[in-house]
Amino acid sequence: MEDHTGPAFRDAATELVGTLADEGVEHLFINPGTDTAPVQEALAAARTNAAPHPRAVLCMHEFVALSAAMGHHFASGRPQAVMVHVDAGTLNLGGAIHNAQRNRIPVVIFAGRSPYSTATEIPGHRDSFIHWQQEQLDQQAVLRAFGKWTMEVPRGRELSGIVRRAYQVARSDPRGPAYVMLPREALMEPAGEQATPRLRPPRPAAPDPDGLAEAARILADARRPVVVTGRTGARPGAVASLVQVSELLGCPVIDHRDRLNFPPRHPLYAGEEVDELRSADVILLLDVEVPWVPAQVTPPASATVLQIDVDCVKATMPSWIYPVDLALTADTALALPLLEAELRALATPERTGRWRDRRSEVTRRLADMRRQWASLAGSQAPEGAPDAMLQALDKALPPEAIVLEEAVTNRGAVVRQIARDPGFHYGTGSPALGWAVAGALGVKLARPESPVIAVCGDGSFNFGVPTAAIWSAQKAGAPFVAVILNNQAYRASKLPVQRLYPKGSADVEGTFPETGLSPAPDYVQLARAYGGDGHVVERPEDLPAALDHCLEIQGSGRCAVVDVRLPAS
Ligand SMILES: Cc1ncc(C[n+]2csc(CCOP(=O)(O)OP(=O)(O)O)c2C)c(N)n1
Ligand SMILES: [Mg+2]
Repeated sequence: MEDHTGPAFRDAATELVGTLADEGVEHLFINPGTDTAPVQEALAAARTNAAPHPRAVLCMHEFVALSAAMGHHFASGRPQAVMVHVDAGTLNLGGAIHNAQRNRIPVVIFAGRSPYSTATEIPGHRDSFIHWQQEQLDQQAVLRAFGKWTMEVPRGRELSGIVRRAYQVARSDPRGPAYVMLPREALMEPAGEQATPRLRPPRPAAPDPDGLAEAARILADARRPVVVTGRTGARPGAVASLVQVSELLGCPVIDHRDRLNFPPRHPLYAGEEVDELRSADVILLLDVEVPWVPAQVTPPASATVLQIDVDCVKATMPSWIYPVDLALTADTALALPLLEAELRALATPERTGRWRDRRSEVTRRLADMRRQWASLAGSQAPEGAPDAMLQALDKALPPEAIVLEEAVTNRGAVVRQIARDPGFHYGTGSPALGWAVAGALGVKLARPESPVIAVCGDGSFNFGVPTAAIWSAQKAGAPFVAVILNNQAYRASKLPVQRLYPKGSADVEGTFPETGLSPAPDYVQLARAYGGDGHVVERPEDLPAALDHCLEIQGSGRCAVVDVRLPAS
């Protein structure tokens, strides 16, 4: 039997800790259990010996752990690691797994697995009731629909290769979560004598040259080209290239803002003004999951649809049925500069004149749109209240502040009024709600020099397990400010009832008990109970002072909430 105390012994858990550090993982977002003991021991040993290791960040809830990892990746671009307790912890990841999948987060989720053996001479053997109760027929099945890849480490000596492989899969385009089960005995076994070196993911894909040339010709001859983007800003460098291409062609850019993809104050920025699609003759889809919603807008059937994306086919979305004429599998950060060069080579005087005319015409139209946005924020009408509050927030935010958006039915108001620079705004187009507050903890860990502000609905704030998020963020030294758009409702779940059943029973009854969140909790007291603080804001003019104070609170290491009272929905 191995001597588990001798200095020469290197177990698989120790190998895991070193491997994570070598993969570039800065933080291990952990909620531990009986089966993570070897990893906790290995982390302590690494801290004591100053061996490379990720910093453990204790998260009071698993949804918080994975959401924090997501935020960290947004802000740092790094691969992530989350560690949870067996089946129970895996189930508690909940909707965060969906968010990690759709946002292409290169994260490896490690989960314990009940020990197999009752033999007391086997280190890590079963030693409590719970080891029978927490063993499931197929623990990995929880991840099956959402993960890219799952595997169990059968023996300590296999751990190195399996973990390297997990990161290779998670980091390869289209990126996404991988899941590794770690039986306790395997963690306590010796590591393999030969550690597996890093298995590098493929380099980003460049577009097929012929296809790119064809796309450039189609765009160059277009009369009314429109760009639709969702997360081209995942690599902030790509934003500058997108600006060049759109300026050249004079085309509006519809930005669904899963990231900040286009400078919001640019004259060609069209926000979510999907009406631009109604008259388009060429549509260029860039890193966008939902090009348009047919129930809202249908582009002309004659429009030519071009697409550049690392995942053009989107096989994980069963009904992704869009008429794409020419799809190029490529990283837009590589493809857009090449597209710009192709367009410049095609710039005859006739084309240049047409592009310039288009640019003037689109600029004029979008300037009108921007004036309407401003007047909405200036109106005293209740429907202008979110715009007014968010405009006040935008003006009060310091330039280095990072915003996470989970505003749900006030998302449009955020798009209209909040204008950050690329790399300073994160959304997610596909939320299992609740990611923003914990995401803010991850962003703050990755970019500690920036104030970090989660702008979320009151429902979304609560979905984020705010008690766990606030406590975990403060404990980790990564506090955030949450701006709660408090309309005392799940408005998004009320509107469809009214839309689908106008003057129906629910409308006539008028109480909507399934969606009303009043009486509203005292969010400031909630923050205080966990060591934070905050302010209630009733009027836009009071928002700057409240935010300033909350940023000071954040500066002192505590979380703060700004409870923005909106008309009840
Ligand atoms: C985890 C999860 N549960 C439920 C939903 C369904 N859902 C979508 S929007 C919404 C209401 C969100 O409320 P809030 O954040 O206050 O935004 P509002 O609709 O009021 O603008 C709900 C419950 C969801 N998307 N995710
Ligand atoms: Mg609400």
